[in-house]
Formats: sequence, C-alpha cells, structure tokens
Amino acid sequence: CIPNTQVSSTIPTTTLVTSFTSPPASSTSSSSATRATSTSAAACSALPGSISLKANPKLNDLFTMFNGDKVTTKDKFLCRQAEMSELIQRYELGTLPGRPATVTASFSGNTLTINCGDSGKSISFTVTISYPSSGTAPYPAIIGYGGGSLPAPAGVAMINFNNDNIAAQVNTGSRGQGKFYDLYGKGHSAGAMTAWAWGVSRVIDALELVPAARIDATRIGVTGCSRNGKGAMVAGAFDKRIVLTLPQESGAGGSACWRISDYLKSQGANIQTASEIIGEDPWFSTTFNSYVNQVPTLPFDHHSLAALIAPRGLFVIDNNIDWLGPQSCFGCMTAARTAWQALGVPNNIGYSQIGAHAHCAFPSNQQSQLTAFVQKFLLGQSTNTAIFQSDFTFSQPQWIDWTAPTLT
Ligand code: MCU
Repeated sequence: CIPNTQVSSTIPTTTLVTSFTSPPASSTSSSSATRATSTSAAACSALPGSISLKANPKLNDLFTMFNGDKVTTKDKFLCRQAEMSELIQRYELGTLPGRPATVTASFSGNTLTINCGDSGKSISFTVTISYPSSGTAPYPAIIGYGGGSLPAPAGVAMINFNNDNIAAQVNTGSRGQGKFYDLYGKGHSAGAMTAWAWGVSRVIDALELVPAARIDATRIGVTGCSRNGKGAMVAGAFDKRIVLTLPQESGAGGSACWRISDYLKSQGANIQTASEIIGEDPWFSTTFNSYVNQVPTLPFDHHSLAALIAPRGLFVIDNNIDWLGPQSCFGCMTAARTAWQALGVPNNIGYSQIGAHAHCAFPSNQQSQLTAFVQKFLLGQSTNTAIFQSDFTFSQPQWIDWTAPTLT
C-alpha cells in the first residue's frame, strides 16, 4: 500500500489525484496491496508548492483553476475538486492521510472492530451497528458522529462512530489526542475534522472487508450535528464512497462561509467567525490560525468544501440560531449549489433551514425532506429532492462575481 500519498500538502508531481480515497478493497480481510491513487487519466495541473495568496472578498470561483484555466468539462471539474481539496487541506484542515498500509476488521455482536497499521504503529477502534427492522441485508447505513442526531430511517442501519475517540474535542488543549494521533503522531497537521474523516474512511474500508456486517458499502451516508455536523461535511467532502452527506446545524466550519460570517459579524450579528472558532477546539489545522484574520486571502471558502461532494447527495439541515450563522449557511450553500447545477444534477443538493426548535433536536417538519434524500440516495427510489428553503436571503451580486458553466 502507498501510505499517505493520495493527498499530500505539497504535491511534487505534475498531476493532482482526482480521487481522495482508495478504490474499494477486495474481499480479503486484510489489505496491503498497492492502490491506485487516481480514477481518471485527466492530467490536472499541479498547484505550486508555495503560493502567494491574493485577497478576494467574494466567494471563490468554483470553475476557474488556480492557474486561471476555465473549467468547462466534468473531467476538468474533477481536477478542480482535487485542487480545492488540496487547498482546503493546506490552509484549513490539515493533510488527510490515505489508507494506511494495513486495514483489517472483524465483526462480532453488532460491533465492528477496525485495526489500522502503518510505519510500525497500530491502532484499533470500534463502531456499533444498529440494524433496521425492515428492509433486506446488506443494508444501506448512515454513519453518525457521536451516534448522530437524526431519527433512524426505515430500512437503513445506523453506525455509531465515536469521533471523539479518533480525535478529541474538549478544548484547544485536546490537539493531538486520540487514536488518529497515536498512529500518525501528535504533531500531524490534520485537525480533528480531518482525523475524523480519515476514521470514517477506515470504517467504510472495514465494511468492504467484512460482509458479515451486512452493510452495503456502496450505500453509505454520514451525519452529525453541530460540531459533529462540521465533521460530517468534511467526511463527505473527502471520501467519494459516501453517497449522502447530512450535516445538521453545522454552522461555522460546516455549512457557513467564512467570508459571509465575517461580513455579518461586521454588521452586528452574534455569529461565530474564523477568528473566534480557532480558540474553541482543535477542529482545524494550526495552519489555519494564520489566515483567520485575513479570510479574504483564503483561496476557497466553505462553498468549495461542499462542492467537493458534487455530484453526490448533500442535504444540509439548519436551524435559526444566530451563532451558527444561518444566513451565512444559506448563502454559502446557494453558492455551492452552482457545482451541482453545472453538473446537471441541481437536486442532488438540498438545503433546509427551519427554526423554532432546540439545537440538534430534529424537527418533524423537516422529516419528509430528509426522507426524500434518504430514499433517493440510500434506497434507490425516485423522490423529489428539489428542496432549497430558508428564512434568509442571499445577495448573489455581493458574493459571486463568476458564472457557472454547463459542464460537458
Ligand atoms: C455549531 O457547532 C458548535 C459551535 O461551533 C460552537 O461554537 C459551540 O460552542 O458549540 C456548537 C456545538 O457543537 O454544539 C453542540
């Protein structure tokens, strides 16, 4: 296996990888086989190792490569996604390691044990699976950070992923604590959200390896609420095997855009911003600290993170809590939607902001929307997912100075 080569912070070759994770494993219980790191032969231009960043107050153009090339084809958009992933890792989230040299798994009594080894170190962690009372095995499943905060859908298994065990999130002093850092070292650049995403990818590896778990690894969703919603969005962005991403009330670091939140704060909103959030928990790489007071220089925003999920399913569930920046989230996801529109699948992204309920208490009036996304992406049904609603407005001219092409 090729450790840590799939996405590196400085890409030394002339091509960027176009997939962020390994292809599905064979059905053997352990794997040390060499894995391909790119899916398409499309040559992507490499990002320079060192970049001089220019301030851009608008949301970054999703369809222009860093070198100025226009993105007009779906193939080229894969390059743009790989490039945006690289930029986000480099400046905000830290480097996502690829599949470690060994991944083995075993299953007993609804508990899936995942063992990972690399460079002489090894870790083990478990997830628990709750099976649906309807449907047929192998079941689709939703991986829930901390169990998630959504009702279990009919016919879908729920996988309880203890993300705090992979990377702790108690306060900034938690940096470097958790199984991820036991394997890769306390000084690894990955912030907690990248570490968790790595863990989710290993859970999917394990599901591929262990048919006895009775989960269909081609029908995997991911969810989490609040801080764990931020994490769920990052996992969906980084692993293309996840077919449905369900971030709930994720706010800053999730569905909100740093630029819009800074603006709303300047207008008097009580809203979490980049400069505030880094003092709370080690969710990001320490590199991000240097940019939180110069957000316009970031060569991406969170519409770019969300756009890594396209054309796969993304349903963003929000509340109306000021601190979480619902107006920023709506604008940010409206900008992200251009990626799905350009790919010809505008209804593979949904956005729903409904307030008047407690934080992370999923309200019944979002249920039919959630069900539509789950049925379409996890149960293969044909449902109406044309859902894009908010109590807030988004001033497109203020934030977007580019147009989305129709990608061929
Ligand atoms: C929305 O996520 C976070 C938020 O970023 C924090 O500032 C706040 O303290 O906690 C939220 C959360 O995770 O609540 C459970």
